Amino acid sequence: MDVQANIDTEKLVLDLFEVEGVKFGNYTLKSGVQAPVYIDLRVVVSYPELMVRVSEMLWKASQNVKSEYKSICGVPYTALPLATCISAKENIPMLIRRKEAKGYGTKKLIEGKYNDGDNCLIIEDVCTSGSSVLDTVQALKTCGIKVSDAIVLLDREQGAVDVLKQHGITLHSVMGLNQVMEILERSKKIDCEMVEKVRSFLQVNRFTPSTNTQPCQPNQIKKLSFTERGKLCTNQMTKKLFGIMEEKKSNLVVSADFTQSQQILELVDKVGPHVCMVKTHIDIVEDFSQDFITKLLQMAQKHKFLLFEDRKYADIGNTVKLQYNNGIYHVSSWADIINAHCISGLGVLAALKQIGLEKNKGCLLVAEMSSTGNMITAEYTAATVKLAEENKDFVIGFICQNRLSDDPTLLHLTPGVQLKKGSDDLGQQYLTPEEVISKRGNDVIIVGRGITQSADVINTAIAYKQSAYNAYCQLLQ
Ligand code: S5P
Repeated sequence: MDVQANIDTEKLVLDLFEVEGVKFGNYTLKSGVQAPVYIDLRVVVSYPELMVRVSEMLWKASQNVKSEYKSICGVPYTALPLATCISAKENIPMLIRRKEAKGYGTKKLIEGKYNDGDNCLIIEDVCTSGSSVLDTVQALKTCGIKVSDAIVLLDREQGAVDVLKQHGITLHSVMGLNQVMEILERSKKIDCEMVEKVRSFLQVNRFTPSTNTQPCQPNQIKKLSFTERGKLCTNQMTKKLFGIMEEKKSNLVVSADFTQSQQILELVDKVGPHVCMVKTHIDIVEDFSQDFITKLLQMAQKHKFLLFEDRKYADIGNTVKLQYNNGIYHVSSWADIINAHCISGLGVLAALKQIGLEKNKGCLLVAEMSSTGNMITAEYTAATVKLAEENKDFVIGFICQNRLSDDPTLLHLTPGVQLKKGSDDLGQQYLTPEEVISKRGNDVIIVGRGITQSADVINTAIAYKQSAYNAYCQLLQ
């Protein structure tokens, strides 16, 4: 660091301390952990001169970024004004990530102009575990925007560099917490006892990269065919599905989201020869009967496809067990595959497994969603991937938007697919089959209205099937 940079950093640290952006004492963090240091840079918006200085130092740090980028994006909310200052001063386009929850209709997840494949530089104020950066990265990725670098003003030095590195992101920081403490100790703002306290806190409270959390790049995926992958499986349901996919040359699942059983049966009889699986939402069927299930099972046999009930079990273990096995639907008696959100903990999977395992059923874990503003975080996705990898006797893969595991025996099924990229008016977002399979490296597309609302369901299903299967074949070359 040059002399001027040292002077600037020192002055900035003292000013941040002065305005209580950095505080020492006894604080309870969001996580419930007691910490001797508290950093909250939201306060800088009340000191415009300081805000400009912070943004200038962030910009200087960005000079070390080697990759080219088209735009910058501040992690909401504190870094938004910082990114704005940089954008205005340096004349570099900015993107805004919406942080609101779902339900905002057509409002986009990312505001601003961008093209598929653009690289975007992330701006952040403080980094602890890197999870906020990853949330923004994930939102950008959903829109086809790449991220290779992030700039942070203050790295708390608790492991964010390694966590982000595992996700292919280089973190550049203006300063680290140890440097901040040195400056404050030298300036007699804090004593050596406090410095020691913070140092041991940082040592104990470290975040380490978890295994297999990184969405794999398609070029890193082992180029194994469905047949080869099927041979590696010990889970009989996964093996069966790989077999059907290869035999029917179809990695297409149709989502039969109709409310009348007759509509479902008619659809399934038409598209059955072209799909590897039919997905149902059995609780939307208004005239449900055992006879309907019998006919559905007959169709499954006739056209050789599996049945996937998209119930997304998410309650405590005891409840999901009853939902899966009992009620009027008796899902476990007919559905080959079900899915679950593991939001409520390990009990969901344990309970479903108690019922499903001995019936040789399979389960998909919802690791990512297609809807805008969904609240799944990068940590949640990573924990879900770990759970899947530890329960491969019952879990056959994921409902996801990106390839999440490089384990060839786990399947990646992606909903939110239409022949044209777009969205509906209730937050559903669509990617094309090529994007999902070749660019993102997933295995299977799930298509609902793209087929069900078409005037010619058979030929439309064929078009989806060919487009997804060709994309898979291209990956093998
Ligand atoms: O993230 C998800 C997960 C699922 S399973 N997004 C989804 O859209 N789904 C389901 O896929 C959804 O419940 C619906 O049945 C189907 C997509 O339907 P489409 O009409 O939008 O293609």
